[in-house]
Amino acid sequence: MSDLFQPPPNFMGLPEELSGPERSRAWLLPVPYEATTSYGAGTRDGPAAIIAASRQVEWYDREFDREACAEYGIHTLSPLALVHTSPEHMIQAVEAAVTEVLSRAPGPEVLCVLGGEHSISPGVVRGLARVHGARDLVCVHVDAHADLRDEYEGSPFSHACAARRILETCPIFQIGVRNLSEKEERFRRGSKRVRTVFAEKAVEPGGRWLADLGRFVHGKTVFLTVDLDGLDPSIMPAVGTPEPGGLSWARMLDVARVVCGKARRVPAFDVVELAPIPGMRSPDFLAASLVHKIFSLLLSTRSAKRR
Ligand SMILES: [Mn+2]
Repeated sequence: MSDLFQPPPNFMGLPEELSGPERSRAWLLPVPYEATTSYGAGTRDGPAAIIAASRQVEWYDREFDREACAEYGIHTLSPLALVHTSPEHMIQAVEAAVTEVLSRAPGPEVLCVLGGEHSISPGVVRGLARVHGARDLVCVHVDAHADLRDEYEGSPFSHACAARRILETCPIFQIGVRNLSEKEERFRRGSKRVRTVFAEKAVEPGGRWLADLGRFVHGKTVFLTVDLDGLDPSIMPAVGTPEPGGLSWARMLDVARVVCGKARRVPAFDVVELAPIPGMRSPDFLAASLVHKIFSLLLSTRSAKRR
């Protein structure tokens, strides 16, 4: 690559021969959607900030002892056209796009959808279910919030209802929840399709819940949805509702390693709710590093060499 020019404006700054649709096993779909966010705003700027930060992330990863992303390739799609008539229409557009992209040949082995607000996730899982079926599909959901409201501010398609809508497609394993309404808690306790590891358990190193998570995803088709507010605000302040007491980077990687290691396949995952803080780069970097790591965990083999 000539030093006269910056790296290409795609995820990880990969040159064309490493980021074309024909040879890339990982694909990225930016969805800069923001409409129902209730408190802090700015998620529409999330995907661009994550892609900008990713261009500074090293291709070399010590865990794999190689430039894994240059081997599997990452294709960055143009951002999804936004629909502002209603959140329901936007979710339908996400479902249609995910269905179309996952059905393409050549197409992705793994598709990452970058939010944008969490209300898009039910569209992602519906698209995934259309292409891969819903029979052995489960969802792993990292979040500070249960998102189990049946409706919020008059809409059943608000970000606060994301998990409740996903539940209509598949069972959910929630991790890091630390703020929910009484009604959500009653619903959760009465539902056989929701399991919740609350934050106080989830932050413990080596917690037994990781084995439970392994059993939940074992042999399944998994949709992983990461609301970044599930992480602790000390490392992830760039979210609309930064709740104290969240996951550390190490615990987040525990989740990613268990899901990617035990699932039969993870055809799609999303990372949502980044609302960049001007001048503060670490949250954008965290999100970019997380996406890169999940891609590598799914598409690369770990080095036998001891770290
Ligand atoms: Mn949340």
